[in-house]
Amino acid sequence: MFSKLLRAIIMGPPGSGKGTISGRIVHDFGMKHLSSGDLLRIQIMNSTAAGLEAKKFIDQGALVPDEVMVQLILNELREITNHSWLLDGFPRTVPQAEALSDKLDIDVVMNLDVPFETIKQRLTARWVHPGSGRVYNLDWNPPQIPGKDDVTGEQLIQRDDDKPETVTARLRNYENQTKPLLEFYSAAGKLVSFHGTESNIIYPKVKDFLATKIPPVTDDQSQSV
Ligand code: G5P
Ligand code: MG
Repeated sequence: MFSKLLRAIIMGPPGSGKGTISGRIVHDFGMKHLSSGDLLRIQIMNSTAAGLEAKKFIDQGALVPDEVMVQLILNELREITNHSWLLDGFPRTVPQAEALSDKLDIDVVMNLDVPFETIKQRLTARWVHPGSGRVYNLDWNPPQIPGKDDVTGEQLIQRDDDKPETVTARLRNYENQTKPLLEFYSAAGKLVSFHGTESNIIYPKVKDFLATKIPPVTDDQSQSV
């Protein structure tokens, strides 16, 4: 029934729960998760030339130029040869989607359709573990020990681009530059949208959908993912 590896995209506005839902997908289906934002933040942490350049855009809530992103992501995808994968945060513009489809066939695009009002409240309470991309929220899923990652015990940080004025710019850019992608993937017959305000209600629907495309991992396998 499941004959091939799955190539999936998860998209949605900033703060819609892409990272949160991706973490659950990785756990349940063993897919490789590739988050463009996490990749950029690792480059920034390591003070690479690309990271320093990208930081100027990220801190203003602007998008990093298409050619930088396309190169970064295609390089990473080239390394994942025998795993199903889940792209989070890429593509984010129509030219990025076109560059991706020139190289690879995408099987499915899952869109998290979460209202902007719900999102704004979430981001100011977000803390992340920069090494893994694990994401917490002080109101909703706080870490077991305040300020520390549950798995490694390392320090959590707040993202510079979660300041209220930057969040507003990110949402505006989503509306202008990323939302047109919904039409792009809908026209290609790839788009599935999940509407809601709570990840705990959205995720079971995502899980049921993915289970028609890829086998879930067993408990034994999930420990080694
Ligand atoms: P990112 O890193 O891709 P965004 O803006 O797309 O950033 P973000 O902010 O990472 O998306 P998310 O992953 O959709 O959000 O959401 P999340 O982190 O899982 O959840 C948000 C918060 O809500 C968390 O605290 C979580 O715990 C909480 N939460 C989740 N579900 C619930 C719930 O049901 N209830 C409650 N109360 N809370 C919940 O990109 C960052 C920047 O990098 C650049 C851009 O500058 C971008 O702004 N960039 C690119 N530029 C150009 N092209 C690309 N392809 C780029 N990719 C990244
Ligand atoms: Mg994210």
